[in-house]
Amino acid sequence: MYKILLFIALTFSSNTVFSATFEVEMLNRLGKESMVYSQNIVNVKAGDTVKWISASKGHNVQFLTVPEGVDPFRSKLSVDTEYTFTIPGIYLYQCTPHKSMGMIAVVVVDANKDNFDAISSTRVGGKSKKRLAQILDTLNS
Ligand SMILES: [Cu+2]
Repeated sequence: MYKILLFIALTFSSNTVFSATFEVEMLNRLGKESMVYSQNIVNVKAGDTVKWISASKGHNVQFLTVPEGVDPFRSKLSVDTEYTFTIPGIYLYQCTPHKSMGMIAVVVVDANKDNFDAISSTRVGGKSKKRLAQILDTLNS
């Protein structure tokens, strides 16, 4: 009986034990840069959660190019938001108001880069072109 209970406990707790939460801040300023996420690339495993902290007001998270089968995601402005990643691949996202000011970033799930071409052919504007090029360089290295 004890062994059965232990098995059940381990089964139900495994998701909690082995999944992690990562934090990304949404910022007006970081060093010399303005309108940025605190990390350009976050590597996670399927089941992990990324929490975006509204450290500065006026920002959000909107999926731009994501692996096949992932539903659109767009958070409200100026609130903390989070997303649990289940489908492997690269997720390119932007801040809706600052999408042309370089405020884009990616989450890579399970180190899967199968949708790299879709990410690299995503059209972004203004300062985000340079940022996307930097991100692609890092993903390629
Ligand atoms: Cu923003």
